[in-house]
Amino acid sequence: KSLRVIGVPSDLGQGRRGVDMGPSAIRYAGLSEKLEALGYDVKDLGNLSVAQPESRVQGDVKLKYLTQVHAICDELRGMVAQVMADNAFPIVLGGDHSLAIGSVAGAAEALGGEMGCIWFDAHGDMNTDETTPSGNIHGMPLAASLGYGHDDLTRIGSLFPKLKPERVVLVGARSIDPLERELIAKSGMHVFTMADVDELGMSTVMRRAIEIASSGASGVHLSVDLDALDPMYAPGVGTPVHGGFTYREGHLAMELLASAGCVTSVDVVEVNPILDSENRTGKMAVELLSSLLGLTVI
Ligand code: DIR
Ligand code: MN
Ligand code: MN
Ligand code: MN
Repeated sequence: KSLRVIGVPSDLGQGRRGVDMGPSAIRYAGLSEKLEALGYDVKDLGNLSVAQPESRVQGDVKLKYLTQVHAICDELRGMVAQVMADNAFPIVLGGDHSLAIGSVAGAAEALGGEMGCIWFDAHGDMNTDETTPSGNIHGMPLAASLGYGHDDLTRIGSLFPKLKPERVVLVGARSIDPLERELIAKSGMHVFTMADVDELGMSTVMRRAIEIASSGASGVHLSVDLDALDPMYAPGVGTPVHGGFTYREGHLAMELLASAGCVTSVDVVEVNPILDSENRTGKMAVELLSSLLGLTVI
């Protein structure tokens, strides 16, 4: 099986510098070597070219850097769709989570039929320009993929919407904005909060999430925001929230996805090496990808 790595060195969708260096940090942690050791053919397609925020105007305070984010997502959509059309598995390295608008669009386009989506995040990523408290587009990619928000985010590519709520599952949520909560409820998407993970256990949560996302689906896109993990294991993220996945919960989730065999594309986002210590978060990203792609103990 062929893996293709695409870096998106963008921090335009969130408020803190440094997440643009995420792709380098994940590569530096040994991504290609570790995946090759699992027997894959790995090709790194390099980075998309992304402007520095200092050289661009922020624009609308409710949709910061919309023009740039739109262009990045549209380019990424084309690359992800091409990789999947070539029967390879795309691994998208972020960069902030706004890029998922592009990867979800590309994957859904390539698969045809209905794609499921599992979203690991402390946050909902279900804001729109009307509900956002920050104006940061990284708080909007799941909403945009479900068809909510500004046309430049929801109408990238030909499909609209990219995802149907019946097959969308958010796992790890523990920080949802008040107006965002209303849209989550209205949308009909599925949510497993950290309280659900505590009560049911990660194994039950993931078995249900996999069932919801994959039944009747043409494939499943997995979007991993490293802030889903507890900051103890992933300190290098822009918006850390206490009470996330433990190290083993994160790995168990990936191992269960690996044995289900349903994931057809993945993003690993929000790694910020400036806020990290000794690239722990970059290393965690590589370890999680290794588990997702079949690394087992025996
Ligand atoms: C917040 C933060 N809900 C916002 N979102 C984050 O700005 O919309 N998502 N950090 O990952
Ligand atoms: Mn998040
Ligand atoms: Mn457009
Ligand atoms: Mn996110």
